[in-house]
Amino acid sequence: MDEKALQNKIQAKVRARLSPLFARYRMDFDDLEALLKWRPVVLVLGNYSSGKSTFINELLGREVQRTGQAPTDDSFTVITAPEPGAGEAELPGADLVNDSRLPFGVFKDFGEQFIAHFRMKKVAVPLFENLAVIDSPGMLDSVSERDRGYDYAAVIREFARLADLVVLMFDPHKAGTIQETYTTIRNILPEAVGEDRLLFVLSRVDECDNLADLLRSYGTLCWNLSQMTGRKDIPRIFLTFSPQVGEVPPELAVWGGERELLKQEILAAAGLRINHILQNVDKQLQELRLVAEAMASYAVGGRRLVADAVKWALVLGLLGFLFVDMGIKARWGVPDRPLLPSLIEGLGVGPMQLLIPVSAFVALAGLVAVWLSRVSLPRHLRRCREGIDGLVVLDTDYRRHVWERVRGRVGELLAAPSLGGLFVGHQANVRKIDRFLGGVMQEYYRQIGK
Ligand SMILES: Nc1nc2c(ncn2[C@@H]2O[C@H](COP(=O)(O)OP(=O)(O)OP(=O)(O)O)[C@@H](O)[C@H]2O)c(=O)[nH]1
Ligand SMILES: [Mg+2]
Repeated sequence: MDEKALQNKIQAKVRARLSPLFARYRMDFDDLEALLKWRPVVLVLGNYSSGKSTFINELLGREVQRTGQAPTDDSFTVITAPEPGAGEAELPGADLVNDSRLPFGVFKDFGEQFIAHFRMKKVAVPLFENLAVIDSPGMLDSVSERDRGYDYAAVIREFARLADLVVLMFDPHKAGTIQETYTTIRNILPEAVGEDRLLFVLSRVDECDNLADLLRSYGTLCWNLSQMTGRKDIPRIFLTFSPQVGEVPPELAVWGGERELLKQEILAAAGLRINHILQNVDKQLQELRLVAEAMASYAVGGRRLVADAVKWALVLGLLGFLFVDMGIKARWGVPDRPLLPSLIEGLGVGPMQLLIPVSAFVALAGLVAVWLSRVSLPRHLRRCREGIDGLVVLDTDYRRHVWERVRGRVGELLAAPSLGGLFVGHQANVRKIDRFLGGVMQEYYRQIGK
């Protein structure tokens, strides 16, 4: 089965089986939905003038993006091929964020300033029929330059979440020293992109005068990367240059082939798509499962209180039913013939004789109901909220991490719970999720041969 067909199949299955569960726990389904509905995406980030647009033009085999030595482009441009049969076109941001067939609905919230700096170019290049590459505004250094009028970091985070591959491009002149780059790598990318979806590139290496010069730049970049990621091991860094622009000194010629390798990696991003989707479904399901687990443990406690209350209402109600009229007679002399003695003596029972017993039953059972709704359930809820971490077993680091992400959501669900919520089959939902994770997902993983 080809990737596209498999993606459609996963989309249909996830929608049918999981979206009601996401809705029940008020969990966000948009992220997953965005991933499922469109073609593979490669996001190209990097310092200004590091050669992003030049590289993208090379992939396209056409001069689609403007290039230049100063910060040239302050827009996010999605470049992809038109739908079969349609012509080339350029679409403004407003069209993109409002088109429900595209995964850009979430970007509407970033406001007019962002939307004015967002566009799509549909270019008839066959390689881009199942691929979209996003060219981004170069990252800048000085604060005034960085005043973009929208939350740049949050925008990058959203694009990175969507992307199947993120290419991070540096150049020897500013090998990782740019403030925005620093912040992005440190604060945004680790959370939004798994390491397997991040590619590091040192571009424009032809501008290094010799090997020593290149090593200096490479070393600087490695040093900066380890500062930013907090890791000591150095990731693979592609060393490349544009053969059309630069001419490499002979001693650097060995890196001539890296450009091709990088291109292949990018064109292969379509193959990462299904994996990315499955990873995402998996991650979101683990979150959903923990929310359902927490709600199940809240509901079990609540249901126990309700069952106890029903028991108490029956016992007290019955005692009231049988004895209250006798008590009243002992004190005040009426009614003439209480219910229980009449029954024992086998005398007939008239409707008036039932008046006090039934009222006593209703009153006592009602008192228990008031106690349940005013005292015991609210106390249970308060205890659950205060000891929210006790609702789930946090025996592994993995579960603790997942819990960190969903704890707030459970808090919100417990902020305004309904009595009916106690009787929703949370435990059944957990099992449903497990079945999906263990059955459907494993089958998909088998199909993609992972
Ligand atoms: N010598 C050399 N010059 C390059 C190379 N790649 C790009 N350039 C030049 O560097 C300048 C910047 O390239 P762009 O592709 O515009 O860089 P960018 O990263 O898109 O820049 P912004 O859009 O401003 O963020 C242009 O003048 C390119 O011609 C390269 O590998 N070698
Ligand atoms: Mg550019």
